[in-house]
Parts: sequence; structure tokens; C-alpha cells
Amino acid sequence: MDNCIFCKIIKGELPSEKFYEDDLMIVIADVNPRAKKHYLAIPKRHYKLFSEMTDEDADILGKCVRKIAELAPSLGLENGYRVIVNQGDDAEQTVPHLHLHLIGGQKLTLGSYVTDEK
Ligand code: DGP
Repeated sequence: MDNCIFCKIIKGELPSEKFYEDDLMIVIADVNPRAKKHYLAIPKRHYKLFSEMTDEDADILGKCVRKIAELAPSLGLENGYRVIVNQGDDAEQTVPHLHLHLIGGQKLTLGSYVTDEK
């Protein structure tokens, strides 16, 4: 997708702090971290919403989630982490390319989206 920031990062046209890459996804640091550890796991295929997913996208996302679980200890998320997927306007999704926020490295209060403490 030509104007998509995450597609450009995936293609190497924009810089990122990359922690993992395979043929299906990348894991990068969020540029605006909301906790001590805040990553974005980004499937390489461009789509915005769960409602747009094909069967193949669903298979890929399942594989990505399993890979995230495998990577978690090496990302400093061994004590647990929160996964957030913003979908659409009410969730304030700002980048229209599906991505999973992986947030942790500290205690996260239950009632809040994430804590502001770092
Ligand atoms: P969302 O609101 O769910 O669409 O979150 C988008 C996230 O992407 C937000 O936390 C900030 C992050 N972000 C936006 N642009 C860039 C970028 O160019 N590089 C990186 N690493 N993160 C970005």
C-alpha cells in the first residue's frame, strides 16, 4: 500500500527499531511507548480491520500470535504482557494497517488501557 507508514517500514523505506522479522511479520518498537516495553507486531500483509481478513490472513495472524508467544521472553515480556488491537475510529486506530500492540515490562493496572508510568 503506497501511503501506509507500516508498509514503508516493512519495505525498509522508513527506519524502525526492529526486534524480529520473518516472511509474515515484523516486531518493532512503538515510536510513542506507553509503558516500559511497547512493541508493535505488524503482519506484512496490508489490511486495516479484522472484518477485512481473508482466511489466509486469519491463518497468518494465528501464526504471528504463536510467534509472539515464543518471542515474549526475549522481548522482556516474560512476566506477561497486554495485547491491544485498535479497530477503527472509536478505538482511535491511527495507522490503517493491522497491528498488535505488545505492552509490558511492568505491572499494568487492570482498568486502564495502559499505565502512563514508565
Ligand atoms: P494505533 O493507534 O493502534 O493505530 O497505533 C499506532 C501506533 O503506531 C502508535 O502507538 C504510534 C505508532 N507509530 C506511528 N508511526 C510510527 C512510526 O513511524 N514508527 C513506529 N515505530 N511507530 C509508529
